[in-house]
Amino acid sequence: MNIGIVCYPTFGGSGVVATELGLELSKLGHQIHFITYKQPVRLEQLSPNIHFHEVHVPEYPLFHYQPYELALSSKLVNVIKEFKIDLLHVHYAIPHAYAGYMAKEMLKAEGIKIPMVTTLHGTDITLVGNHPFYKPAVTFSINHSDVVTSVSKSLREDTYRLFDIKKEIKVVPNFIDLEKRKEIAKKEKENCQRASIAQKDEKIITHISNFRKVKRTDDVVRIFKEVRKKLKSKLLLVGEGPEIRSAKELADKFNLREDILFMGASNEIDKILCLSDLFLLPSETESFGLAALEAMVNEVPVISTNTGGLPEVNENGISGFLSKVGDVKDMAEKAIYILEDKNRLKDFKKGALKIAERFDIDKILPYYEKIYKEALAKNGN
Ligand code: GMT
Repeated sequence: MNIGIVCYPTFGGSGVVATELGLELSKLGHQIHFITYKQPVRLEQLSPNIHFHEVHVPEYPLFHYQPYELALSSKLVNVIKEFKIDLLHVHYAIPHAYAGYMAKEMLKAEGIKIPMVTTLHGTDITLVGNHPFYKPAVTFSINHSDVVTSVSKSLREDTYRLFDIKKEIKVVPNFIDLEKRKEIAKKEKENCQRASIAQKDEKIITHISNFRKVKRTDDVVRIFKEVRKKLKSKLLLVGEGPEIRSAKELADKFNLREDILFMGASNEIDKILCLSDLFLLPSETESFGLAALEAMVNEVPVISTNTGGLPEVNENGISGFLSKVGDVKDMAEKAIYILEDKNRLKDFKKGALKIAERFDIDKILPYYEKIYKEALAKNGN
């Protein structure tokens, strides 16, 4: 099949899921065409089955806002025609589902039918999409997709609650390539640079995100402050975003700058996770929490909030613990509980990997293949 994938090319989870899915599908012999404004970060190299089509938005002084949706939908029309794309899979509703719908309609006028699968990822529903400025367009493009998927049960419920959706939403969780990740984790463990980060008797706590408000990164620093009072430890903050400044200010205020390492945006997630003892994800809302799953597959237990889809990923008492949003004290106590006892930490590490195994790509890919068949059938292909 020739499949067109539209996604954000950045470090965000929706782009990572879209890229990894495309790579897996390409291994099965499908031709995968990524259509976005930059080569996706996890798409390290192109291969005979992987193609990348860059969307250009020419600057024009009349436009206060450059019309990306317009450029994207035109690019989609051209790529679909030139490469005989059979199906379009758009990730993150805004503006991808809307641009996809426009492309679909333009092609329909030329007698070309193209089915569209839309995957809802999170803030396209819970934060941004729900804004009255966007809501009608988001509702319309979800209702006019051939098949709609969401990455957790919780996100499906949120979508039905917040929007007037007439469509069935199928839940297909985020995934990891277990074999590949286990191999990488094993290799990384062998050359682990732990000693360059922390002393033997120090614990390493990690947080990875794009440092937006929704991630509550100040809580990460606050939790660490409490843990640091009881246990010798270091905090690794990985990623860039608007909240990084506030995290730095807080680190200074608490006099913790020596123990908190700001690592910037990194593609070396496995290298960082291999030396981590605990992962913190105290988000305000999180539709799934791919970052938590990536930690778990590296045998890193997770302290998270119990919001959104996180309880579907992080199992309380097995892969880590869940607390109420903003309950820094509780999260700190749970972090200390896991870290203070060697054997307990070992058990949680094992538990984290065990739960992560549920989300192996081999279990998830057949769902997407089934969905593609259904979308093609619905579209009369
Ligand atoms: O919705 C977002 O914040 C953006 C998106 C992204 O591109 O990072 O993240 C969401 O999609 C991920 C992949 O499906 C999920 O694992 C994240 O939980 C989700 N983020 C939120 O819901 C905040």
